[in-house]
Amino acid sequence: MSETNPAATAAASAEAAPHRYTAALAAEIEARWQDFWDVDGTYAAPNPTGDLADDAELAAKPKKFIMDMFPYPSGAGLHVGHPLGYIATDVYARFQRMTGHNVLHTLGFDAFGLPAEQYAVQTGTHPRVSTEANMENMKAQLRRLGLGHDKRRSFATIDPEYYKWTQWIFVQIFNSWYDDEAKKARPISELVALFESGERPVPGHTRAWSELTAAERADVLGEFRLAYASDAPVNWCPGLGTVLANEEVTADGRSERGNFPVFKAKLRQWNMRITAYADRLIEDLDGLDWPEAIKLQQRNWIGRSEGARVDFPVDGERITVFTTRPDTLFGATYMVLAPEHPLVEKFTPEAWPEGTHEAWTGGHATPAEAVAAYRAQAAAKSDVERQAEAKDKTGVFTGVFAVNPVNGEQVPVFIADYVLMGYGTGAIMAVPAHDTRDFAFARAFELPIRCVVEPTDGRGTDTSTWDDAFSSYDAKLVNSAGESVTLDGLAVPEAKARITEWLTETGIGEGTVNFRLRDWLFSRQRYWGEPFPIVYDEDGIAHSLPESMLPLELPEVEDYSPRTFEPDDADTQPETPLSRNDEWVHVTLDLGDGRGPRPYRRETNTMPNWAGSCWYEFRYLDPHNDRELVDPAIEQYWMGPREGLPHGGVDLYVGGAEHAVLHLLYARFWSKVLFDLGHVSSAEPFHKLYNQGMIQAYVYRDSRGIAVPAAEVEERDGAFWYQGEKVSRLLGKMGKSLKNAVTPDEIAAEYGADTLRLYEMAMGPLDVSRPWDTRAVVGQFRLLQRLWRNIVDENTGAPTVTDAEPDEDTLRALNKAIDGVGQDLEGLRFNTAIAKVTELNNHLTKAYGSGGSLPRTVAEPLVLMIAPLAPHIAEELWRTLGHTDSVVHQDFPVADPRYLVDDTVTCVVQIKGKVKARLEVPPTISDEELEKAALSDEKVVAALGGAPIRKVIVRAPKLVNIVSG
Ligand code: ANZ
Repeated sequence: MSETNPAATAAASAEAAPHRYTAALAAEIEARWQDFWDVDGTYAAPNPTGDLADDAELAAKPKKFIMDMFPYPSGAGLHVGHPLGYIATDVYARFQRMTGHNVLHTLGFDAFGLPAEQYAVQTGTHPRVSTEANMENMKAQLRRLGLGHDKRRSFATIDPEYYKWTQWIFVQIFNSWYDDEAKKARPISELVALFESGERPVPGHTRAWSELTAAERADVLGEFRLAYASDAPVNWCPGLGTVLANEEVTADGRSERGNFPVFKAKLRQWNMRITAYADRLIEDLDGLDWPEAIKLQQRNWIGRSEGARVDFPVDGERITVFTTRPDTLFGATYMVLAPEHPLVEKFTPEAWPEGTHEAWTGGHATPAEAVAAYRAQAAAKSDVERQAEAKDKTGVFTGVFAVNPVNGEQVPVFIADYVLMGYGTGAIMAVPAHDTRDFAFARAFELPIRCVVEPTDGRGTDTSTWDDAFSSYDAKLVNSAGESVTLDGLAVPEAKARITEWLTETGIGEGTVNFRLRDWLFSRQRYWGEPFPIVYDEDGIAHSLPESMLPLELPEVEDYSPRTFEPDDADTQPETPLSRNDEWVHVTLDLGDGRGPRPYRRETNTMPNWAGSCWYEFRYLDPHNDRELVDPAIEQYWMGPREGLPHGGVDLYVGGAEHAVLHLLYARFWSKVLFDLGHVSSAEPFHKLYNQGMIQAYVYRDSRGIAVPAAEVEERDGAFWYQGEKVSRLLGKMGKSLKNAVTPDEIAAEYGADTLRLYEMAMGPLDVSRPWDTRAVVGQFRLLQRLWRNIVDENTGAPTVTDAEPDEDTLRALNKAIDGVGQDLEGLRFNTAIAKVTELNNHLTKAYGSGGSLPRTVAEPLVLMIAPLAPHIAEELWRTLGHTDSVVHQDFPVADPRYLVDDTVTCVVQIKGKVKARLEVPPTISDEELEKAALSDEKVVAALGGAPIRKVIVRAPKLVNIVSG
């Protein structure tokens, strides 16, 4: 790379031309303007209660709130892939500032999280120390890119002034319940009032509310609170010493980090009742300007299924199943319970019923034995493994029969691992003729398969000849006539409606909606997270801390690492780091609830690192407010609903598509709770979402498959060589481990940040992944050099512009560029915007000569156009052109429509069939206009010589034929 490095060549000749745009000059310009912008507060966005209030002009501007998914300050720092989105939002924000918007753009840090804690375990460094050092490093890296952030608004989620409000929100969620009728969250005190007045019966109790003990009341309320503790089965990972979210567990039941075994264990955990919002989380997607793919992923994650619950009587108990196909009830020939289903213990008989099929017993002497053995086997598998379509179906008979309510038939009840406890009711009616998994199971266990939906593919209703289930919805019911209900002849949707009606009438079941979404497990057994604002009294009842006791700061502990155990020891229990600080855990407090000072024990779990990113958009608005989360007037201004739309929210939110569900779902959920409780004005946090692509990089591997340093690989004769050995090349991720990371610092040092910005934006459409190619960066450096040379005298540094009028061609090129670049920047098409600037600059170089003198009226809009993309060079050129104000708040140029018409076409004018003149006319010219133009043309007038015109035939825009004489 070094032989051909033009930056180096340019530097060598810098003496000859001291004001040439070289890497050194770029570095000097960039550092100078970055300092200036900081001191000047160029990017400070005024709030409606502050500067905006006294400035009518500012107040009249529409607002734009532009946001990036904020980074985790990793110890590895940034590589060139990371800032792609940050540069894009910066370009867009700059363009918005130049088109009359009050723009809020800043960046904070999502700074709690496991990596700092694991680093702490390895090195003994306090997570705060390493995290802060990483943030400083990242801030310096980001500053070098010239990002126009309002730094007054930046914060980190680990700042106590910030997490005070994360804790405060937790308290609000804890102290509220979801009113299914009003379809919104309400304060829990209102529910208590309903119980007290008797307006609402107290579930699970026949006594009045006033007669319940404190513990009983707490239990009742726990069933309603939007944040509640429960003894849920969780993913316990002894090797990491912590509990993991489902998403942190791999398909084969191991931890994503560290690859340790994960076990199901029952632990007292905090949960968020996000399921209460399932319907609204689906419905409100419609009003959002998000990629369809992300909306679909959210819908699938929430997984709404309409179906029915049906009760099957068995031995004085009943099995309730959830089915999406109640229409197939007549085809239910057996049932399956999840192995963990609580009913299983209740009805295991002592012996196998007479004539039990051998295959059903699993070779065990009694049902109890068979069930116990099968349960142990199932417990060792993950949900994903259990559900795999292709896997052999296993299970055992429980020894009991249930009654199919629609026809009174006895159907055997099995346990099998393909039915999950965590979905629906954990029990199914099996319809092997019409469900693929049931079909496979029925074949394996020789169970009857009864066709109740007539196949439309010609296979007939004799299931003994079938190879698979028939599961189409577009068909009619057969074999479904009972004493009290008949479905025969109905199409599937009608049959569903009919049977659901019957189930409801008879009380055997009812229509119901089931969601795949689970409540959000919110506890982590870690140190480096927000402490819960919760204390337990002597009866073990949880109380939230009053606002005056927030923030509850993370205490110092001697050893902040989680206690880990033998990875295979499933019987262990986590020991939270916070529990090791006795003084902090055991406190006497007056919670201000009238009970006076009392001893309490603090909650010693911490919140998951999603918590801090659930609401940060609100805090950017009013980051230093110590009275409330955000001033309502400020929140309303930046986030409030806009005309014609159901919600408000951030105007543009840019980040990776990997955050399709968790972060975006959690943030939407918190917004909705805050909205319901009246703390914010938009029920949706992010109006427009955009996913940037990834910057990929070539990975070079030697013959052993080991990655070699990409920077040292040479290309020769179409092959790649490292230290004399041929290596292979593949496109992959960029990163330290693949030895192909390129840092923004290296590129900025070699060419300047403006070149880096341009290169990243020029690489391709923003939403598409693209391979990094260091050798191609120079192309953008050359563009900036040519641009510079077109405006600045390289010897004197003075501007070369003149007051001359630009020629027609130049005006056309200029106005087309202005128009196109503006549209592209608005549409986030930065690559084509750069192409248009390049084209214009090339035109100017040709028209006025390299280093020639541009008309000022061309040079200025050129600088303004490049300003959002390459702000440092633009600021420098703008000042060089004699301006005293920053380029940042100038108006983006507006195209003159006269120069936007397409190029002209040539019209031939004939007189008596002979060509007498040619006219350059717009292609859209009308017949009348063209006739007028032809008849007044000098040559035509001369050729006619005053002869009378008999007829004019016009074929706009190409031909005018005049018959004269
Ligand atoms: C009878 C039936 C007949 C079913 C038929 C399907 C087809 P979705 O759409 O994903 O909600 N099911 C219910 N609970 C289950 C559990 N805990 N574990 C495994 N499977 C379960 O799927 C709902 C369907 O999945 C239900 O409808 C049930 O099988 C099964 F022709 O009931 B169906």
